[in-house]
Amino acid sequence: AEATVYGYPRQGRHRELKKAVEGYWKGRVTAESLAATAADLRRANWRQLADAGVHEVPTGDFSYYDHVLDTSLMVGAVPHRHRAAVDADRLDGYFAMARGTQDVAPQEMTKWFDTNYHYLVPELGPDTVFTADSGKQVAELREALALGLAGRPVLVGPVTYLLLAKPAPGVAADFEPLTLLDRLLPVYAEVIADLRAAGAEWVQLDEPALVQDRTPAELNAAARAYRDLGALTDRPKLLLASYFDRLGEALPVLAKAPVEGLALDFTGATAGNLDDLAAVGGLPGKRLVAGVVNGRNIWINDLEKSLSTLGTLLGLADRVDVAASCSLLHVPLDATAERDVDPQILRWLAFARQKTAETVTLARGLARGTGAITAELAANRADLASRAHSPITHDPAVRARAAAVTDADGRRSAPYEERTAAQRARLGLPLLPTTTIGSFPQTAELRAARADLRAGRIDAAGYDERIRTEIREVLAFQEKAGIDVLVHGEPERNDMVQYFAERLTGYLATQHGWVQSYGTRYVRPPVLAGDISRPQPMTVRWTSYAQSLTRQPVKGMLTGPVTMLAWSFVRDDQPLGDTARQVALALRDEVNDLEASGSSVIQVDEPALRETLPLRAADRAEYLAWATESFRLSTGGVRPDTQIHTHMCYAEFGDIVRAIDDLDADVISLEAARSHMQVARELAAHGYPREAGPGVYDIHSPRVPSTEEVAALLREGLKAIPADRLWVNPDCGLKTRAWPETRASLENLVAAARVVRGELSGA
Ligand code: THG
Ligand code: ZN
Repeated sequence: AEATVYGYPRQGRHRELKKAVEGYWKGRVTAESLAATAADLRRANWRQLADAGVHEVPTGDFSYYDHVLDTSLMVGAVPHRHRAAVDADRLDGYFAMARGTQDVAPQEMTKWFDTNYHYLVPELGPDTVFTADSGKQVAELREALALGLAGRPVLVGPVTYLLLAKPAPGVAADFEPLTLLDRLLPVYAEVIADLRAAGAEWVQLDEPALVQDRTPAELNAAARAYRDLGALTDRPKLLLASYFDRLGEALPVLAKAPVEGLALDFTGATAGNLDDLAAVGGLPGKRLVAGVVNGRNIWINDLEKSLSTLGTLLGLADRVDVAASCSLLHVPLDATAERDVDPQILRWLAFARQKTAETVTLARGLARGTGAITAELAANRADLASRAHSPITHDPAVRARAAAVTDADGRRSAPYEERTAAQRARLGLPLLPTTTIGSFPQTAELRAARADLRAGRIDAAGYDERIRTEIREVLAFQEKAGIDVLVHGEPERNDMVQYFAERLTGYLATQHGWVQSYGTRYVRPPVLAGDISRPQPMTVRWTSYAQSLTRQPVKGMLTGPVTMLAWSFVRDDQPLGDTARQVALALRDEVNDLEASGSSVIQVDEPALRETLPLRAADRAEYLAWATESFRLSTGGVRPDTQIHTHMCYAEFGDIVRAIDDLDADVISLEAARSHMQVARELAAHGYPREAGPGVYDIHSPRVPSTEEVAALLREGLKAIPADRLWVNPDCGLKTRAWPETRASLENLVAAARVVRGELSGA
């Protein structure tokens, strides 16, 4: 048995890749120097893998921006609008596809399955012509071979590539990219042949799309694809890789395919693969790569449990190798870089480097027996025991409180009809009330203030004063602009999840735990490590300071429990719903404290509600149940005359309108400007009974919408939502915008609300 991985974090210890790519965009780094940095990073990764004992290393998984975009270039799927740029300069054309230019829109970006990584969506149509370009793959394979390592090129498989694509602009919306399979396969055949010629013994084809619900036609396409690729002569051995869930109906199809190896995910809830594999009689004559080390969480493996799984698998295939369940792209690089983490907790953590070591240990144990890994097993047993019995993971007070939760805790004390009347009386808002989503521009001065505080150049009092000054300015602007429900602007928050994680017991922030979100953008997801409690109020000080400055309502702003989980690393030692409930109870205390300090409007954001929807339909009801329960638990404790808002963005909402309704929020704001109020129509179609603010200002662009444009969107919104339930707000928070366009846009937004109010009262 050998150890391997499917991919490794690309950014480098100090995010050298981000700096090099962004430097290239600014003209400060040459193409040669960017290429050299990238080659250094690849070499460093391979050395790290080789030093750990991994001989068969992934190649071609590296990317300047995104590996799906790389695949589009590999198969020549360049949108018409980018063709000239790509032909003129491949690298600049590549970045134009990723980011757009002054004149040309980028490709759309969306989430890679249920991870927090985002890929660029291929745009295909009936006239798409694929052409093979194996250059990047071949070059990176050669680099690994030159180091004396058995490079195994990793490609996005042809079926997954097509299933992730969408119709190009101008192509009928019902066009199915999968119909292009017969045109795409010869291109894959050519790339695979080139890799063989360059010295690849194995080539890995990733087909994670096959772990989702698939139609018989799609499964047939997968069978055809691998029958054709398997029938090629003089080809490398093919390893068909799946991850993120069990293969289900696709497993018998892939087990029968004429390829030499299959990689399956055996972690957590996906253990179903084990039974399914036994049911088809295993993989006689084939190589099975067993993903037993979870590639998506940051917890140490239970080595004994994995060995037992691997032992069972030995009877089901010719050869069993050990791997992380998916690319290690989704975890940070190295836990030993964390200096501030409690050493006790550090022993429970495994990032990419530690997970690699675990796969090597398991492979050794599998090959030579547990006697060959006695020390590792003993240490692992001790670390697991310390986690299982730690007061950090078991806080009796938190557990008792969570166990005592009743249905009534998740229900407001009065139905919406009563609440809305009480809120109208208390708030006295005009028709079409205006508000913003919460954050205002995070200026360079604010970031500098945080850096000054960290570096000790200013003390806490000095920092607080800078924040208060910012709050005064944000409030003065909003009052002058004529906005009805104000916000304090969130100048004190670095990130909407990290800010709360830093203030909750049981939650851990990392210093260097960067994970790629998209392109050169990274996040440091905090770790839900233990039982969650709130030692003291987290936001009340700033919100009540803001409220003290004005007679108008200032909206309290919190991040909801589902989003806290979605953008963190979650516990693997209890159901997600239990963790969500603990976070919800901590937030409930904050909501109640805000109310007690005088807040009449409180917003609990859930931008991630839709994005965490499980991959398979059968798992969705359970998710939506705990997701809505935790939101309602966090907001259910307030009086009828306190108005609860929520906000969602980054997604299409059509399929979860029911769940949105179940949240029972009094007001919801949604991203809508780009889709011309599509969400408003979806809410209306469902009969959404409460107040809603479909966004009328697209904050993703510096463009200032005119008063007339905003008014037109409002009139559009009024066709779906009655005037006494329609709010006027931007699409999302304003933290990524600069002040000049923010000022102008919000002034136009208020003006538009006044124009349309006038039309309504005239009518
Ligand atoms: N917060 C967290 N997770 C998220 C988002 C968030 N996941 C989904 C979505 N939003 C991802 N979007 C972004 C947008 C911008 C950046 C990262 C993810 C970004 N990152 C900075 C960078 O890479 O330069 C670093 C930010 C930092 O210093 O923390 O700009 O809003 N948790
Ligand atoms: Zn948003």
